[in-house]
Amino acid sequence: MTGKTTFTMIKPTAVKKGYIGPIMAKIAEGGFRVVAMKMVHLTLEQAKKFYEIHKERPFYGELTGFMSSGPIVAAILEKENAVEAYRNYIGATNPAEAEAGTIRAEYGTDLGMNAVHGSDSDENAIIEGNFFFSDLEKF
Ligand code: 3AN
Repeated sequence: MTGKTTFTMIKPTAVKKGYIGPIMAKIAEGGFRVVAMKMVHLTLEQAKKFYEIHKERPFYGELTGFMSSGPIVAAILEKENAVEAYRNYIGATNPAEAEAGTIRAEYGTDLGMNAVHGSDSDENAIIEGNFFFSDLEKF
């Protein structure tokens, strides 16, 4: 069975460029309902904990340094088959390869600064959402 929720973050560069509004509008246009949302500046330690699953990958240091370089917007989104639907909607990891009209194609600049994060499984969507939000903050 596929889940109804996914987790996203608007990454530091996209926040700095003033893309919170346009990206949230695009998320709404795609039929995703916002269940929870907040703006947070992660410490390096928190970013390392969040991305622990990638700790063996060569870009772990770069990724966690970048994700703690400025505020991000974290959100839980709801839609039928949310994880897959949102990954299709944001486009490929590398914005240069992302289909025209997707969030990463429109607002991303490169592989690291690809505008948004999207969970890759139902299980990770729950872990990631719970990293940022308590039950009292989910609506
Ligand atoms: P996705 O976010 O599409 O699931 P992954 O799992 O390959 O992509 O990568 C996890 C995160 O690490 C991505 N959000 C991406 O921005 C970042 N990343 C992936 N490859 C690189 C790289 N070569 N250099 C820097 N950051 C990277």
